[in-house]
Amino acid sequence: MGMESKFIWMDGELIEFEKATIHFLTPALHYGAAVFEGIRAYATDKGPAVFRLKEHAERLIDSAQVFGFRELPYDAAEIAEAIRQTVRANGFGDCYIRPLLYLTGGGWNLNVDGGKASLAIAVWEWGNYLGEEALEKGIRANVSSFTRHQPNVMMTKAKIAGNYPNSILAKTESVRLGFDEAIMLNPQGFVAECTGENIFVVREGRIFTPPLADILEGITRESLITIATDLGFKVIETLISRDQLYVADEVFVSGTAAEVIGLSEIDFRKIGGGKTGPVTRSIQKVFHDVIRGKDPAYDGWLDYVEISLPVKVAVDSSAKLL
Ligand code: PPE
Repeated sequence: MGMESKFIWMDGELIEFEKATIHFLTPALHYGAAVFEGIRAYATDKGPAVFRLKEHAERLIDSAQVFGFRELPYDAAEIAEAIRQTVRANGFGDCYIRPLLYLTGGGWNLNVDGGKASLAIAVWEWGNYLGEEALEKGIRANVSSFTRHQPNVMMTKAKIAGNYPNSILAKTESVRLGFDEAIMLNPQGFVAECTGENIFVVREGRIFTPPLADILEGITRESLITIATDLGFKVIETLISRDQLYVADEVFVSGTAAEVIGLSEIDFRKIGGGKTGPVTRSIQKVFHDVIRGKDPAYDGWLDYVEISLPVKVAVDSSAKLL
């Protein structure tokens, strides 16, 4: 995967990609003591636009609060500006943005207060996360043998790096079994979420999705609930059992990396027509228009990166036409 870029933003400076390294003895690396975000920017007619930048910056701060960082070097507005700066500096249109707030300079006694938080932001060109064909054909998933977090063991509202080995266990198992993604059940046996996506079930024209108590508050999830409601669908947050997935007309997943993807098959059972269904398609279509700046009704969700650029220096007047 080409994750190269020109610069990675580290604690206020744009560092050349090759030089953006951290020391082996950084506690974040040993204990997963870091919080992160996954954000996307899209090329639009008005230049690159970051999708729901404010919400992502605020969720990063919330993750840090949940994790227990008491003092942060930046607030949400400063993080948002640093993200714009990083996108601009790298000159990407479509890109994935990964800010990471990590424990450094101490914290070896398993105490957040022993160290401090550092912030770094990388951007890279990340195409279809679940494969090129996934949009129309949908993907195949299984219910994982691994259980999703119990909410008083790991903090599910926070994107804490150390939460993610749970996802890695599940995803690796699913891919080795020949599936594309894992669906994870909560400790009570109800459907929670996928390894990096929230999940929705469509039955008889109504849309169901698990309640937020023990899952990540997905920003795409919230965006799709708004879009689906605006399209006239009723969206109901309720407990969902494994067998309710099997008899669904459609199942789809949502996330920043994955965007909106239908599930064609779960546990060797074909879901609905065995490809991305019509309700998913209609929501997917609006979502794709929105992120590309083609739907004025949702323009407030886009943060245009160029707009906050300082006034460009005029072209050198000596470079006149000969
Ligand atoms: N649940 C989990 C566990 C999760 O990690 C994500 C995002 C979501 C739901 C969807 O949230 P949102 O992106 O706000 O709609 N997963 C991120 C990381 C994926 C990765 O492979 O890394 C993402 O999509 O950026």
